[in-house]
Amino acid sequence: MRALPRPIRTEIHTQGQLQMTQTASQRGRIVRRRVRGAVGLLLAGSVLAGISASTARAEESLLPVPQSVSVPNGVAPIGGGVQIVWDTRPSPLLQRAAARFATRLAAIAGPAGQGDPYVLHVSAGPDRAYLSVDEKERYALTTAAKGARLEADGPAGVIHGLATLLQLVRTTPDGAVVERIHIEDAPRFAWRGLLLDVSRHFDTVETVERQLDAMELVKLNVLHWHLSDGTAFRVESRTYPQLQAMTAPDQYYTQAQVREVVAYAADRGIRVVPEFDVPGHALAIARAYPELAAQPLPDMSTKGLNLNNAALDPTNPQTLRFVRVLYGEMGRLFPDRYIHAGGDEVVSSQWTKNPAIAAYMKAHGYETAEALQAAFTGQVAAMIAAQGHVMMGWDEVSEAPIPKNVVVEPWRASKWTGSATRAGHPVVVSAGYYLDLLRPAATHYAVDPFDTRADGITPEQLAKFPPKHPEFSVPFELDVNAPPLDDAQKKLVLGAEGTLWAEMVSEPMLASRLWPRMAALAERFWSAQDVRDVPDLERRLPVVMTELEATGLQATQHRHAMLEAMAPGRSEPLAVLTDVTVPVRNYALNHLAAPTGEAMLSAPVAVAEPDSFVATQFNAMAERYAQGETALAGPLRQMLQRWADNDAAFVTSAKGAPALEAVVPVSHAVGQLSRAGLNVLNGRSGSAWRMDAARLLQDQDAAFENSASMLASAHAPQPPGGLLIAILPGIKALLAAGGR
Ligand code: TNX
Repeated sequence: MRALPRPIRTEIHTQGQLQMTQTASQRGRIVRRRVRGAVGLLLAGSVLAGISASTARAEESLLPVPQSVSVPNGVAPIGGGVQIVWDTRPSPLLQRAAARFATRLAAIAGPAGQGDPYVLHVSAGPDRAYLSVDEKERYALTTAAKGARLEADGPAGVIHGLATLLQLVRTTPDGAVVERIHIEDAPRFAWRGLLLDVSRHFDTVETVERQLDAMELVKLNVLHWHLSDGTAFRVESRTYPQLQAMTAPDQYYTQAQVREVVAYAADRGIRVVPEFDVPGHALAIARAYPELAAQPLPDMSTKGLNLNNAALDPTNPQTLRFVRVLYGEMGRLFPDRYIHAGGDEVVSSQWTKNPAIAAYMKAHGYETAEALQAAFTGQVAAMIAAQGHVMMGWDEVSEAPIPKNVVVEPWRASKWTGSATRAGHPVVVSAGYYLDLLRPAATHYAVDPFDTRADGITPEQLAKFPPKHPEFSVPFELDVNAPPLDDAQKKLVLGAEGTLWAEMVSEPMLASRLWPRMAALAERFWSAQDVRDVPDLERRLPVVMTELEATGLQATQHRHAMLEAMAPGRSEPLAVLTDVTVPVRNYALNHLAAPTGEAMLSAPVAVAEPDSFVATQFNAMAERYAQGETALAGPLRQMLQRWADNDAAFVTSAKGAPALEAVVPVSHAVGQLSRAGLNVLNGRSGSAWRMDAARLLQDQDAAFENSASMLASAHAPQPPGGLLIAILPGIKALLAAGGR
């Protein structure tokens, strides 16, 4: 272990020498954190009596897992509150960070009581690279019996260290305590982002800021703000005011609001990278300035109109002028070094079917739309560079010879990380981290940013549901032979981003579609590559969710509001049903929703979360019961009885509400499966009910298969209301265990 740097003391230091009760040898006992395999039953707010979060060691709740953690050394009481003493002069930014810490601590541990405060000494070095990819994020945190010390290389490290300290706090019957421990920590990747798509569905400033608060607590440091797409352009432009006026008259951010969000993020160690997508995904721009579009405006009332299709005319000098002036204006609003210019999914017929563009292509020797796009991208990159920014683009831009410093964002499959870095581009990986695919946290968590074979349509999936237009699926296919990254390529991986495209995410759904899965990704982007124990992650996700909720996220509040809107005064059975179900995956929901538009966003599937904590807990318990832990029969019976009884209640509550009536078959299936589980626990004999249960399980397995890939979900039938039943593994385990 490296020696800790000596704290620098300044006139701001007011307290006596910090008493460190840990001996040097104790402090030296740093161990690389061992991930734990045991499945704990530590659900906060557990439905089961006698199982509570307070039995957890706080150190086991850290998320993301730090680089090194000492053996815990008991706890220190902090009932008298925590007092921060600055050993280096704090900037206003750090003072605000300290104030946030105090507020959050009170929210988690309650207000400070009598007794001496627990003193936290903080020191931070200067960092001129703060809020850049070169910023200093390292910190060391020691929490001893009488006080603590946080030493950071720069402001970002202080912010991270305070987030860690907050996760070391827990409440006990004797008051709040902090785990005594020593942590040395720094991120694996410098770029740990989250993409918010506010074009498809608008989120107010308050909602965006709540996500920024949550991001800070799990050490994410980039908000990739997707501000323009087919649906709307969401920023006030003063040079092109038609953009917001035509497409988002009362749902856009004023420039003052943008500055507010950027400052709010900067306070929390978060950079804001804006995206204005060109030349495709440009319907909003085309509606405001039709003369820039490659095709006549589509009839907006057309059913099933693909809002992603419209592209700008890259051969029109006015288009280039527009892009230059717009990026210039936006570049002054967003101080970050990077500006994302999109470049994804250009529909070639937008160009080839325009006679003037086709003639231009012929005259200039562009044989394909891709070649034309490459030329356009090169010009955009040069403009952005001339304006003092660095361009970012989706992996399509890497198919063209563009300047090496353009940052490429692989999204269609992991192989693009290999090809883009081979061409010398820095990359920020989003392939495998598409939260709008509604895959469970564990699936996304398994994807390593370095792995060129992690994500993509597999050969098995291709064989099962052969694509109608193979030429479109090729870029999305997993390359089983993709070479691994070499060291030079690895150096080009700046980091990664979780993306939440919002076609199917309205504002009240945002928090629960993002969290806790984004926290799992935060760990993937921060922690060491070998931190990958899924049961350990699944144990900590409810804990981090409790922290985020206590500090203001409001996911639960919005879920309740949505439940109540669907079944006013009688939403409990719907809450129970959506607790044990999860949404269909891989765009199956988008396909299912296509005919009804927004209706699916106020249907039960909107509140069913991709990770069901209740089901995860049940499945683990049922497995343990099957392994011989018969003491779990009682709690299991309680859960199953509740679900079995819920069916009749749900049917009653659904009367007259079409969205609820649509999922009655799912409620029946949950009831039937739960009764089968009860039969096992009650030692019921006979085989007819077993055969019924087996058939039902088969149907449900098929339902999962039908959205197991993007190809499957585009072709196969989906379950009613897009709801999958999440307790299948537990029911199977019980049935396999037989009558104990
Ligand atoms: C493709 S991801 C897109 C997005 C959509 C997403 C889901 C990317 C670079 N382009 O614009 O939201 O699919 O439909």
